Amino acid sequence: MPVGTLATVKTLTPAQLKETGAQMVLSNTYHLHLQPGEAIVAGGGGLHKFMGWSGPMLTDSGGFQVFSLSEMRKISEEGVTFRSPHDGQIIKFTPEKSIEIQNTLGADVIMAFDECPPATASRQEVEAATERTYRWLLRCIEAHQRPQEQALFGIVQGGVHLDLRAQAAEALEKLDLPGYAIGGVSVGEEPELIHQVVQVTAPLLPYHKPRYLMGVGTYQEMVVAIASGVDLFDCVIPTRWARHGTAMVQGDRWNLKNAKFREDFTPLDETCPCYTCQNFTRAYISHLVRSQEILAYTLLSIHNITELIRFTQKIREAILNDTFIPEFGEWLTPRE
Ligand code: PRF
Ligand code: ZN
Repeated sequence: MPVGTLATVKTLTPAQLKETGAQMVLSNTYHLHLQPGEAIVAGGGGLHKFMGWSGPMLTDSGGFQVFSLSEMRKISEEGVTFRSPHDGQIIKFTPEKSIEIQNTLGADVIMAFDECPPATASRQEVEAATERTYRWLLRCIEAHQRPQEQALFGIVQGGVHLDLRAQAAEALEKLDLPGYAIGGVSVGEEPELIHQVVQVTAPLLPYHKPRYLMGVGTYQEMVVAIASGVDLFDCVIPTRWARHGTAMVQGDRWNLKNAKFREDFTPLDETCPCYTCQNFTRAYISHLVRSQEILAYTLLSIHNITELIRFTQKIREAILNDTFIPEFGEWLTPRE
């Protein structure tokens, strides 16, 4: 899922986004509540109609964004209070409030309101957050007004503690939710630990339901996670890098400002079917990036999203053809 935080995948029209092959888009409760507010999104006919995207959508619940983005946040059993970065007013998010906002926004998948402790948290703190996340999930289920139209996914926390992960996964499975997510991963811990947590947690979640690894990722993290049973990802990497003038090409990343691209009249990737690679050269995109032309970010976003989606498409085909290990097995062994 490309990230469309503010009901837009930055720099792309929905038509351009669709052409990348992306199926589902993620948006954020935290940001949309602050601006323009869920009432306006609902007034525009709900998230899909408001932003002109007819494909599936998911909203994240806001807890994670409050922790990573806002100041003066205070957490209690009731929920999280924080200061709006727009006007300084005190805002309170509770599990009930998050679900109410997500019911109003109208995405197809909505996420439980969770507590994601930082990588520096002690085991005791992680344990408390994991248990609180479970109690909050029960409140989310209770508050959910549109279970027939919106699938509520639960989130497994537990940090790098495999026993906490297993306990949480087991407790969540019993709730028979339509889908499950692994949260609290890729928050600053070692890559080796990310792999371990995913490899232990994903197989404990129901095989026949969607399993979503939140905020991941890179090529390698995705291959490892897919091998463990993960179906869904969201990540800002392709669009964020695009806005920094970086292209993702065949497993590598290229800064288009590099002098070697100035007179390189070949496409970014000869094997790529995207609009950017079919119509423009590295020299042209390098020129746009150097000139800070807005089109640079659109062209790079189109290419980068297409590149990541194509990677997952190739994996899906390999799984269906029973060639996953020969084709992607090399990603499963740690590299530096
Ligand atoms: N919880 C929620 N959203 C998230 C995360 C989480 O733990 C992460 C962690 N990688 C990214 N996005 N609700
Ligand atoms: Zn391309």
